[in-house]
Amino acid sequence: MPGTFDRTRGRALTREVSPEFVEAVSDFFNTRAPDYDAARGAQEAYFAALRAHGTDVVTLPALSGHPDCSFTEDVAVIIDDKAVIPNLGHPSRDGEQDTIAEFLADDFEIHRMPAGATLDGGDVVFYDDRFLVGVSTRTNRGGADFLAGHAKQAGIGTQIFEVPDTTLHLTTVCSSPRPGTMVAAQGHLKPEDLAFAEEVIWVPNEEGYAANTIAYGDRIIIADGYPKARRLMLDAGFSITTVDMTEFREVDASLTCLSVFIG
Ligand code: CIR
Repeated sequence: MPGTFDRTRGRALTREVSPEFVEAVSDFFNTRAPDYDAARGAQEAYFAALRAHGTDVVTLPALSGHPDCSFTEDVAVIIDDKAVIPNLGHPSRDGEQDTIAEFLADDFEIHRMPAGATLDGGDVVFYDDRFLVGVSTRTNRGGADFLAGHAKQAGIGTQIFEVPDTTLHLTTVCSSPRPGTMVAAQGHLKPEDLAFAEEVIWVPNEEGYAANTIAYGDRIIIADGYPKARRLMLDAGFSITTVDMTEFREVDASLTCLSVFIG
């Protein structure tokens, strides 16, 4: 439907965990060195969870010299038949875009950002009739405006958020699992920020990592190990699959960051 974001999750573009994963950027969680083998195993379990919900998972090979290359959510934002390919906000991630753009060019019109504008797809949350776009350490106003321009052409609005310095991306602290509903982490976003939503499920701050969900109707995937968040989402009528995200959390990555849905 024009003007409404398509929540279809028929196909996901992903990329293998980098053998250099131990060098991945980590500014927030960072309690120990991440483990490559554990991350590979966790990524396979994640792929299996997507497939179990009906998603066709396409996986590109790891990209040499890019320890964060498996976080494909950051590298493309799909709006109908267009793929917006951003300038990524961290210099070490610049260069992840070309192979993604090349792959997407078969099915999408590719739109690269002008120099100076930056955006990570992790700062873009889809809510019904609008994109929620976080301006953060990764996404600047130019990047948000570039995306907003393309969204507008598709009849989709944009609401800009200042991402608090307590978190990396907007998606790290909120998501929209079903029309009308937001899940958000307490202590990062304020109720007035989400006044547009009909229902907000507030996850306690210490379990805020679980506010990042992947939804298939009322069936959702969340990170394993967040019992209070899980209970709240069960009470809100969702059935839940959990995936172990421990290794990815070490490098500030949430559940959604491991894929970009492309159809
Ligand atoms: C980074 O700092 O760029 C990566 N270590 C984590 C990116 C996570 N991306 C996401 O959640 N969308």
